[in-house]
Amino acid sequence: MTGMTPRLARFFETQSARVDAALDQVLPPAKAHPCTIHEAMRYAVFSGGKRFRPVLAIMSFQACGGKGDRILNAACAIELIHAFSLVHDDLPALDNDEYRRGRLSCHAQYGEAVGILAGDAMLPLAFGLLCGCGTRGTEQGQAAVQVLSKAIGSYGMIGGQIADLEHVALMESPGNRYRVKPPASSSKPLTVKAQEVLKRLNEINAQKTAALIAASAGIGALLAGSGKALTQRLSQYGHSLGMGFQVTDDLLDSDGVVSIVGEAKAREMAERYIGEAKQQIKPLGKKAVLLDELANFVRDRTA
Ligand code: GRG
Repeated sequence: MTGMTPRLARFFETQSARVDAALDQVLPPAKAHPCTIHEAMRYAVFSGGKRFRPVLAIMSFQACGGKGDRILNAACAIELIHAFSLVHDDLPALDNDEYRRGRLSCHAQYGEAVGILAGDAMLPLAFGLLCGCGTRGTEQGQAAVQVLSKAIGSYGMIGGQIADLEHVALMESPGNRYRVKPPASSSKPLTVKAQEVLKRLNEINAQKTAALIAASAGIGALLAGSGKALTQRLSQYGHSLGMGFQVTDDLLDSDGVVSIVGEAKAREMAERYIGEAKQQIKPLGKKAVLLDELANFVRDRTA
């Protein structure tokens, strides 16, 4: 990926290939009955995603001393959840997107019913994989299930999605009293209304985007056998990284927080989140070098 250090790019290349191979193993074969749904699941999963979240889980696992392939089922579970969220997000009832990653979205290719069911089927597959991924005799698998279910449920990703829908409906309503424009200059303070909208957007981003990224880093630490404090640090790193990721996404698309605070303040926000992320991994010293480089990449990314 452009903008990565060679070491980070190599890690992504190697680990995303590992994740792809593992996904190929855990997904039902396209020819297994009922074929349509299995084909659709594979279509959605193998469509050129960056594998950001599962690679982050592996990176966090290794930074915390984890070794071997035990993380792979968890990494697959995380990517399956991400794929499910995108398939459902593209549905007519939600974003109604015909295209994703430059080709027909899952429901546009297979029909709406198959799109819904393919997304649904990824959920139990993910949790089935996750519950067996701990070391024997520990409660890691159970803890990982708890972390992921909280991160994606109605207090997490799905909650963020509904809050987003309601926010968009409010902003587009004729009597919207929150109509705000970015300030003319970055040194101008935000109006009270703009601050309220920004607060709501930050809450939405925390649930919709950052919760799954936080869970990815947290689960990596957890499965490496880290204690509560280190797991919490990695999860907090993921949260700040995820918040930064969403702001840089908004900067690339010129929407979201950028339309409320303007580009200069949004850049400051991204810097702040990334600074907070880096702070969390300081105690890991040299073991956190890739996590540190990943934070820089998220801050500076251009695509
Ligand atoms: C519909 C259950 C349900 C949830 C929807 C995650 C989500 C919630 C919607 C997806 C749309 C969106 C803009 C999410 C924000 C997070 C984000 C920037 C996702 C894109 O992630 P990348 O860039 O995607 O990692 P790739 O294509 O690389 O996998």
